[in-house]
Amino acid sequence: MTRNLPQNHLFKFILLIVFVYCNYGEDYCHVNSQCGQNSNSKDRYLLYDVNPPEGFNLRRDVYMRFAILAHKLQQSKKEELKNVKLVLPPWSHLFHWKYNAEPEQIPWGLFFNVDSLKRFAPVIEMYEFFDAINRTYSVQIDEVYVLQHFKHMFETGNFEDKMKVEKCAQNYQINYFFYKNITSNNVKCLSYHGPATKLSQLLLKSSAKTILLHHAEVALHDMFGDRIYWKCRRSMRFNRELQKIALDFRKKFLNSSDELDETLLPENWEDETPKRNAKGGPYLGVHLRRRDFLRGRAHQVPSINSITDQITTLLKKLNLLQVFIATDADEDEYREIVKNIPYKTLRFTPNSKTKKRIKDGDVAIIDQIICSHARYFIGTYESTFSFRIQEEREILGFPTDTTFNCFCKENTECPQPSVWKIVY
Ligand code: GFB
Repeated sequence: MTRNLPQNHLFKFILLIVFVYCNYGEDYCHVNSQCGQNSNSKDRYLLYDVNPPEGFNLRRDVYMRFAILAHKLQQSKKEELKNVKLVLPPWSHLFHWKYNAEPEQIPWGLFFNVDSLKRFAPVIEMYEFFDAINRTYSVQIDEVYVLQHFKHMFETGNFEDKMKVEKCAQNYQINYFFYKNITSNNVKCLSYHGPATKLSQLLLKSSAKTILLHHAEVALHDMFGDRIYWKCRRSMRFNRELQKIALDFRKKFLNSSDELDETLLPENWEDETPKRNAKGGPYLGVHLRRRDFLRGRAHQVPSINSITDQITTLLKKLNLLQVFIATDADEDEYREIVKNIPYKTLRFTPNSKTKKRIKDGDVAIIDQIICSHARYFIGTYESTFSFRIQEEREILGFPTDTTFNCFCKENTECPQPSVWKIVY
């Protein structure tokens, strides 16, 4: 084609090719080259992932351990620590959620208010991480550590804080959040015992720009229930759209709103101790964990008849006429549970308008919001789903006796949940 072009056109054509090539070059990064909009910045990136079978609400707790680490690192005087950004692991292939064949890699912004998270700690979404390092085609994580427990820690009872690179206790599979273009050729196992904040020692020793911690749940909370813990927990506000769906449901079906229920939070509520004068909507909130709990915790899970009885007795005692049930039970089991409750029973299911947008994770959050606004809440023993509702009710300022309750297995002693109050 170029053969027939007049000479000055040929010259322009060559210039165009050179121009396009140069500009394309800016977008393209060779794996080992230093490029990307942040390649010269001092930012370092801490990524983490959790044991694949763990559910949504334990993952939320693991997030807090690392957000508190990132919050504290940001205040450090040391250059290597204060520039660490925590990368939020996208929600992918969760064990309890239905999904299509392709991993969904749901960003945190679809569930949480990320601006609020960012006010507490220097966190970024995975797509912001990709933008920052601009490794369009391939990301090689500089250092990967699989956290594992010390071999004989539980037998010997020696729980002193320590960490050591050791032989891997098993063949760990790392899926890199189901991204095909993330890899690493530097994977080690780190036997670990201690709070997540102790990992600052690892970050200090290493000069890596990108570090991934797998099995991050092995690292513990710095301090459970102190001021920083609650500040972090309060920053985990839900996405506004989900809050609105829950509020619309409360208004439409449960005669419940923040004004009526006295659950309005003050402007700067993130640092405030609750006044404990929340009243809650005129309904009983129930969280009933079934599915894998029926197998794994059969000795704790009550029968359907017993659940029906316990709900009916409570409604009578509390003088309430309606119950909202959050549960992972399927529709048949749910109908079994409610058929003998002589009061109004409700469950949230997405309508035809919201069905496409609202997936399992969203329904779980909407269920949690509705339960957290109830006049009285009863949950499932040792379910992290129930724990998160209890925390939400603490933030809203409910009297503790309306919150820390759980169902009893028939003919057992019936232990009740520990009362983790906000005291700051
Ligand atoms: O949140 P989660 O990990 O708490 O529960 P547990 C697992 C999933 O079950 C949630 C669904 O992400 C939800 O998708 N689910 C549970 C619910 N309850 C409800 C509910 O009331 N409404 C809706 N919509 N969904 C642990 C797991 O679950 O249970 C562990 O984290 C393990 O991995 C253990 O499986 C047995 O603490 O209850």
